[in-house]
Amino acid sequence: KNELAYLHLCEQILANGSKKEDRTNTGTFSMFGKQIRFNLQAGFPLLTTKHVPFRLVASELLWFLRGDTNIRYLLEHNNNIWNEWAFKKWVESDEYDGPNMDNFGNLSQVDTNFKQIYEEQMTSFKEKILHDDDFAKKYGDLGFVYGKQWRHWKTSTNETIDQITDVIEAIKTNPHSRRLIVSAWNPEDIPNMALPPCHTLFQFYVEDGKLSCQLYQRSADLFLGVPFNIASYALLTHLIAHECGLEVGEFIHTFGDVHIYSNHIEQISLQISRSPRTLPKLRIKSDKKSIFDYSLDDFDIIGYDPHPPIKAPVAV
Ligand code: UFP
Repeated sequence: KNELAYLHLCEQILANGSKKEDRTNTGTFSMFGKQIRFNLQAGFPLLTTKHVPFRLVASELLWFLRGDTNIRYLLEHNNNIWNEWAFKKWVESDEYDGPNMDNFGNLSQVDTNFKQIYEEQMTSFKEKILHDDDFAKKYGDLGFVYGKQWRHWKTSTNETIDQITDVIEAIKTNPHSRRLIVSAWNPEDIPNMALPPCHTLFQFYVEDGKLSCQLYQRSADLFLGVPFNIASYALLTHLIAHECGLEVGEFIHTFGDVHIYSNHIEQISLQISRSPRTLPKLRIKSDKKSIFDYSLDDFDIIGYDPHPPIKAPVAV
């Protein structure tokens, strides 16, 4: 079963990972240079040993593919995964005159009074992003994130490169190419990014009518981030294969620093103790549309029967 590759990597890092300090001061067990492979013909790799929210994966991917960098689209789809990054910009701005939100990520996890005030501020922030166009333009936009680099990479001569359109065209016209690459890592933009891209670069490969994709992920939170990242790139591979008239091949996930946070040990141990179930299938309902026209209603996950979700704190 495909999922065992993930579970084995978890076991390996728990057993042999190096204890390593990290930016968030949480502490991790880490290894460098690992790889897991998923045969996409054998089912859609939405892990079954805990519930992974496909709806959030899909709406985030569609947001990237639109080249959109404004969280309004995500909020319209009830997806809150990027809120903190935009909220941070707002509460650090001159226009913000509410209660002090310094260090809100950590404080809201340890201080219940603060948490309540924070949640009020976040709720009114979200309302404004959704209903006030000017405010959304100013504070909803995350700037240099995936959507920008994938669809509107800025060149030194002020032109833009649409890497996704280009790579699809190349897959269609020159499938044997060894240059089917999309890079989110733009060295010039890194200093201006709150979170430099974790999924750094991906490459496609066509063989025997099947499209495979390999992702290089520079930094990977194995418990919280990776299950999400696997599903996202598997979906991307399916969508591009569909658009190019190909079957799906493999998703190959290559890691730089792959780590388990010290406060995820219990959770991941629980997950490892569960037996994987049959992977679900992805159904793409509509035909003939360009990859940029998909909406959430155009695909379905069929037969997903996961173990219950497992909660864990996010390192910020
Ligand atoms: N992280 C992931 N996947 C993602 C994402 C973040 O695993 O898609 F956006 C994790 C990796 C790491 C942290 O634990 O977030 C980023 O921190 P750093 O920039 O210090 O590597």
